[in-house]
Amino acid sequence: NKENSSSRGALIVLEGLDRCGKTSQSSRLYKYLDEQGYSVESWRFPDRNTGVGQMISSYLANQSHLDDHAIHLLFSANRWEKRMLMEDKLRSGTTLIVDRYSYSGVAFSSAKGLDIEWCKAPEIGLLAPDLVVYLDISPEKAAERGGYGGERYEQLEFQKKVAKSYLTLHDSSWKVIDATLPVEDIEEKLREIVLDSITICQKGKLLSQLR
Ligand code: FDM
Repeated sequence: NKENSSSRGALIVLEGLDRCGKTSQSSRLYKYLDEQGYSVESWRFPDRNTGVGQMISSYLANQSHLDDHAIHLLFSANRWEKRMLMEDKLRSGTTLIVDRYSYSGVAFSSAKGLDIEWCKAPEIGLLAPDLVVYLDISPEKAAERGGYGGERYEQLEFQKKVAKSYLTLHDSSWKVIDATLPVEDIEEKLREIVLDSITICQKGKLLSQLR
């Protein structure tokens, strides 16, 4: 926590389909950790505030058209342009809660039919999360929640493909939480695994990179 400047923060990533509840869980988690006195920031990708982010945003809003490979590389570039800041924050002891990361990049682009290894390549060398939490919901249930905002990828048929791609990405750093549980239950489970991860990082777990 704040007083212990020698230990680093944790890189926590939340992933899942659109409407899985990621965004509201990440803000609840942020609020909780902040209130507990942790140094913490809430991030999201795409970060639409940068120049690259604005190109992504206009693509998602169907205001521009880009080759599938080109937009994939822009999403990746959007993470690369934040990499240095991310490392500085973590090393100075700030925990980052990140709403979507490289896994979204690979899951969404490979769902369009791009080669998965090609999709992973530009992510190599970005910081590896200490914890990835997948909020698990079926595409059908997510669609029932309504509120798909009309952006490019917010369609049931496409989300089904994304769900399949995500499944191929799960590894030992992933924790899966049933996203159909009551919000408070999800919040509690999330707090528990995140606090564990923060503790492990405080005890000296090294930062690593995606390979
Ligand atoms: N998305 C997000 C990608 O296709 N690739 C990426 O690398 C990232 C980070 O962008 F449909 C997709 C996922 C989603 C869309 O995300 C916008 P938000 O979370 O709705 O802003």
